Amino acid sequence: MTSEDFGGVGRLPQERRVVTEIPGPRSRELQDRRVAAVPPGVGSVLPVYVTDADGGVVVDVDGNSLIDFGSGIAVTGVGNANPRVAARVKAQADRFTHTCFMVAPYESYVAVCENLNRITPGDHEKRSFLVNSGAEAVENAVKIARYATGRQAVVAFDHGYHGRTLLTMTLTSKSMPYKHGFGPYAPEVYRMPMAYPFRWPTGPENCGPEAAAQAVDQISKRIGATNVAAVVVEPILGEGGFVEPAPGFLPAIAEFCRANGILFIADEVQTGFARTGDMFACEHEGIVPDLVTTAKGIAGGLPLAAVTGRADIMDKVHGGGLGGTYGGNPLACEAALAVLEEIEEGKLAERARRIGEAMLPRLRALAGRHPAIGDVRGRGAMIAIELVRDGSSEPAPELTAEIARRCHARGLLVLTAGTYGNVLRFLPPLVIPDHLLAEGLDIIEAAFDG
Ligand code: PLZ
Repeated sequence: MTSEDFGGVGRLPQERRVVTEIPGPRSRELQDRRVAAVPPGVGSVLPVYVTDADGGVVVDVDGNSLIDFGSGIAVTGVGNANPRVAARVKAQADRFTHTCFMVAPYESYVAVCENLNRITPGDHEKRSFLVNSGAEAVENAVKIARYATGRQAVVAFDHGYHGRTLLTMTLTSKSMPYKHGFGPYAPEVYRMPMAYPFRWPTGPENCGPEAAAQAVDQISKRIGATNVAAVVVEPILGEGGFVEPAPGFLPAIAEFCRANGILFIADEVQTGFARTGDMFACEHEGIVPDLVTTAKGIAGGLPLAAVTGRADIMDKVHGGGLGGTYGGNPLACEAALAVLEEIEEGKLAERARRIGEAMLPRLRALAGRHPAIGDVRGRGAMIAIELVRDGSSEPAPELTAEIARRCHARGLLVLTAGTYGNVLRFLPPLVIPDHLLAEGLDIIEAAFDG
């Protein structure tokens, strides 16, 4: 399948065009205004100010057209301002923009939940409810798990990221910038080793079973399995650097959970909606989570997130115990319904696999020429390289920042990630045209070679 199959992409020329320095003069003017109006705590990867975006490009106020390898952090998988999404949102905006589902409900919310119940892993009976952000989804999943089990402890993993609210910041592993200075943190959160193949002391082949055994042992001995409400895990680490847990790790943890009445919460906020080549990343090892959190790719950029879970768990919470003013806003629900049609009709999971097949061999070849690339990994359109001091496993965050800068200067929007800030991650829109994907890879190669 090629990008030519995607209707709608091409409103903007699908080309890279660098006509000024990046950021250009108009972006720099806006950046000056921003510095006076917005606190520095809110960062931007690349302060070019956007006027338009479509398919595989983002256009800025200076007329530069950048190749998009970020999708707004894995959000615009179906493309920016996807025509079907835009049309449904516009039509909804002309009818009503808000009633609050907790005040007077509407069909689109129910339809989104029906779809989520259908497409998330497992054919058991499920329920879903809608919130505004990934963090809010994770926070609610933990609330529900505690309610349903009557237990308090929650287990998260090294290198994990789950959000910036008090509870999800606590679940998040990395101090700077997410937690530093923001304590005290929420109680009853425990962190376990993650099966990080590239960094496992006894080697990647031992990583899955050993990491699982350590987690099981620590949960049993330090917390006590019967005190644990839930384990929260990303099936591929997102902000942690696109680490695929070593094979066998997730199934072993899921099995331990099942045997001990612990709920398995899959945080699919970054991995969901065809990004990894499956609708959800859990499917890769056949994991059927008790609860799934989703956001980002669900609604093409409109703020929407969800908790989907086993009906017997979800139905336990008392009436009025779950909700929020904007959760499942009608504009966002219309967008989500359009996104799901685009993903399913456009076979975007298959397209994500093709993207991975195009990227991985070229990045592996590049790694063969550059000992600074210690690891090439990821699935589908969620691909990363981890940079190290030549030949060692010592992280190289400065080089990572430098390579990102070179890519940006040449008109390729890439993101960094990782506990050590030494991962370059690539999240192209699933609808990116093939020639832009190839050109983006040329730029990455040139950034290393040149
Ligand atoms: N769970 C797995 O990836 C958001 C964060 C960007 P929200 N990741 C991008 C930043 O620096 O704030 C994320 C995620 C996973 C939860 C979240 C939180 O989702 O929609 O940002 O709240």
